[in-house]
Amino acid sequence: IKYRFYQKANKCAKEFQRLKSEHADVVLGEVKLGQVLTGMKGIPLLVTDTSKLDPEEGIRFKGYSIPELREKLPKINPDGEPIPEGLLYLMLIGEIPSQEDALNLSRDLATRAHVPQHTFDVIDAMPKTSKPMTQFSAAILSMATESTFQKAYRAGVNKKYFWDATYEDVMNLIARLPRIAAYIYRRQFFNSDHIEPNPRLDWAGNLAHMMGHDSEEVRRLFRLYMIIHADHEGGNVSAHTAHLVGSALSNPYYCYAAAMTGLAGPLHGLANQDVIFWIFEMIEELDTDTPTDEQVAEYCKHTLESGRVIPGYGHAVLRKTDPRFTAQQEFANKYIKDDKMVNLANQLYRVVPPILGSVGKIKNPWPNVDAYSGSLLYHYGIKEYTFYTVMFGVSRALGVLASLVNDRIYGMPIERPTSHPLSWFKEQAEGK
Ligand code: AMX
Repeated sequence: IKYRFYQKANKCAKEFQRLKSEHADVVLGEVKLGQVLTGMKGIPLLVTDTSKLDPEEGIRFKGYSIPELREKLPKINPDGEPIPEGLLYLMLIGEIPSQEDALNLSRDLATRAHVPQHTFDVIDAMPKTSKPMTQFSAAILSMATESTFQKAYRAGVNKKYFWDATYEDVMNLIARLPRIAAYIYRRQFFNSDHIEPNPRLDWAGNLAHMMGHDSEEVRRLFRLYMIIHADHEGGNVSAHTAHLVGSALSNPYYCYAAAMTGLAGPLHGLANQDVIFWIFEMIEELDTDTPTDEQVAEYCKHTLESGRVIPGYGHAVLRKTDPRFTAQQEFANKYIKDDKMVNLANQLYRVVPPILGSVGKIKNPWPNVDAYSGSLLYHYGIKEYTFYTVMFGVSRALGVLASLVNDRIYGMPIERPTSHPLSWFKEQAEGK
């Protein structure tokens, strides 16, 4: 797989270097002050080959939409969901893998999944009151002791081979994340009654197993979850953070730990769990878990009036219902009959967009991925919602770390945009 990756990515690396040397003066567009002041939206600043986000259509991974991936990627059970290893293969190599290729990658990850003892010690040393994402980021950082890239750099390896050591770190890190996540979960919520990995299971199935939710239904959900959260092009906070930190040639463990501290923010991955937190607040406030649409609308208005966001709704790029939301809704329609949390997610989809749309300033009133995932997890018995963002973090590694290997093989330089004091922008806008 590494050799196939090299053959494909090396061609792109040559293209990257050629464009850099032959077309450096090409103008890509103009930058408006409004873009600078609203989080650099819409400025084409990053090269990311794993996936591309269209505001209307949603995410495509190497050109494939989520419905296409669910149809074409290899599955273990013909009527189930594809295994995420197939998506990792696609993002690395650019082709839909055969069943054998996907299973080979799955086995390769299983052989790399050993977590060093000191990482468990680091987790165990933290108070149980530490947030699961704090434990997750620290655990990832602690594995930097194992970094092949760091050792290669110190040994003076030529920079044209950096990608190889990065690939090794990336695959080891992806392989170990389910074990680390499950360890944090069992420590936090099951009194450290840990469950050993089963190397015969696929990457997502093994996570379900180690968390103690060992049914085919949960494995099917986890495979879907891990695929839809895997990547969202390069500009989102976690992906951009990993890329930025990586541009200083920090090792992949540093890069991904940094990415996870970004994912832990409420405007990004924490929304995965905040949606359920907010729904429970609503249930408590309204004193019913089957509120009317009018009651839900009142509660939404109350949230907005108190200067808070409605989690799971809105997006920095998307301008339509997120296809990751739709995929989960279809999954629920197929497998779940009359569940309170799922019903609430559907009800919110009916009630929230017109309210957000009427505010005026909100560019996208539609749901994002986080508006549904918590309800599905809750339905299948994963009720510990303060953990959900860790699952997001396990999944997001697939895309973000595949991109990091690309960054290295392309020979991307250190990232260093220019900043100015506010007065400079004022001068540009209004003159002296
Ligand atoms: N509820 C209330 N207000 C919202 C809102 C929401 N769901 N979405 C946007 N707004 C507000 C913004 O806070 C901003 O207010 P301000 O002008 O007073 O600062 C205004 O609307 C304009 O924002 P925008 O241009 O439409 O969005 P953005 O690019 O600034 O922010 C996002 C995007 C996702 C952070 C925002 O929609 C949000 O906070 N949503 C709720 C949290 C959430 O679901 N995050 C998860 C996103 C997906 C992910 O990364 N997992």
